[in-house]
Amino acid sequence: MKTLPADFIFGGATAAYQAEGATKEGGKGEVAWDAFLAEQGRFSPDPASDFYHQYATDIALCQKFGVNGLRLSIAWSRIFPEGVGKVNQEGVDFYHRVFAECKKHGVLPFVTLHHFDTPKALFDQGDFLNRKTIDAFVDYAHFCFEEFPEVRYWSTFNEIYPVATNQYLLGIFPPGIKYDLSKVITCLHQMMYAHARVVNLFKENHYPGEIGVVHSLETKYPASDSKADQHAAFLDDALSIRFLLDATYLGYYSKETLAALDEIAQANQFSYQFDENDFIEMKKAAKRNDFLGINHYQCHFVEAFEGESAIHHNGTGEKGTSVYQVKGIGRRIYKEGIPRTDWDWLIYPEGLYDLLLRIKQDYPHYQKIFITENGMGYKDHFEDGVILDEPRIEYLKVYLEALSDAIDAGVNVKGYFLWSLMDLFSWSNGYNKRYGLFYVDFATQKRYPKASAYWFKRLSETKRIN
Ligand code: BGP
Repeated sequence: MKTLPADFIFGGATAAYQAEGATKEGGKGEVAWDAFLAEQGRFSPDPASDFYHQYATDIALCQKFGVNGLRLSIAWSRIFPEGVGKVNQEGVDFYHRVFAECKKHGVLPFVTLHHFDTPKALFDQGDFLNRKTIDAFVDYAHFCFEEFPEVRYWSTFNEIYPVATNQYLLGIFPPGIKYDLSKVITCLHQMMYAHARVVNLFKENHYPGEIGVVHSLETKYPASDSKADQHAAFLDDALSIRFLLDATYLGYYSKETLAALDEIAQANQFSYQFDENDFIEMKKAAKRNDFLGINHYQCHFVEAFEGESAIHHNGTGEKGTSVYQVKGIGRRIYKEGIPRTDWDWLIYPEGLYDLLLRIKQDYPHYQKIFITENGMGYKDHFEDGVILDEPRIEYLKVYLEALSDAIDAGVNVKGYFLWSLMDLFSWSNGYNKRYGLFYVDFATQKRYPKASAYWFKRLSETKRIN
């Protein structure tokens, strides 16, 4: 039977906007999502899991179920309602209370500074396409490092690639722009530059603890052995994985990465340019990351594709409705024999193993990895307070086995955060895509441990995956 190390973190993951609710309480400033969701009218970010009021219950549940790490994010707009300027003390006090509660229950907080929720005042001026946002983000990070010395694990950003693509390629995040790869590239680069600035600030001021970034890395495979499919997978990988790992660990973009960007840019008739000065900061930071956070749920099989971009995001759980084909890159396809969730996410744990081995090989000074998100979106059945989520347990088992194999093969992974601790609000899927160890009745805010919560508790206690 496969096992995990004795000193491993068995964590649960959340994010401010998806858990807290209370979007208009406690002096919180607006974020672009507030109006975006209201306009769509599909679902509301309130009450979400009401973590703003229920945090003590959730943290007590962590302790009871062997969850010894809690990944959460600070809502920038609770601290600086306008993004910059005046501090909202109520917001500051809230996070101090949360961290104190973590301490009381022996739960280690892993804190993300930005999880998809730039304050509206900055977002409306172009978010990270505008370099003013970079300066504001550095100031906000600086404030947090000074204010919250009780936090020892900091991540700058959650998932730079999905920020860029969901905002400017898929259009499923505000501002809802589609097929603008030029904005995607600028956003990716400028967020990586902002990350570097914050890492350098953290290290140069000798703050206690560790700092890293959380990337969503979904392994790409060619749909067949053909040269054309291999090339399509290379291009998709270059934009979504290599670009970010180069920026993180080299501080510049390798020749192969730039060749792929050039090809994508040419096919889509735009040009791009990076400010050479950015690489000075980025190169300095490249050797200073204490850890890499990896969010990994699925992988993609990519085939060659010539034609116009067309994307349909399956945000309803109607299996088989996804379409993803991008001009100048490729088309993602389902693969016979590979199971997928109702939201068409391929269940392929080899993808995690291959990814981890590749990082060890290509970026040998990576230091340390945490899996900061992995889990299964599922339409849970609730019967008299009992939730038997066997498919989720099966998913967790195969992914944790792949992780255990990667550790055996020498990859330094120190912890795993299951997405999500309790059921949360999902950005583009609402409330029927549940991930939690704890079922949330969103009307009463009562929590019910699922079968997977008991399974996870045993795992955390025994370190044995079975
Ligand atoms: C990651 C995000 C999370 C969470 C998760 C599940 O991309 O960091 O915030 O939402 O994916 O995704 P979804 O809710 O779209 O199923």
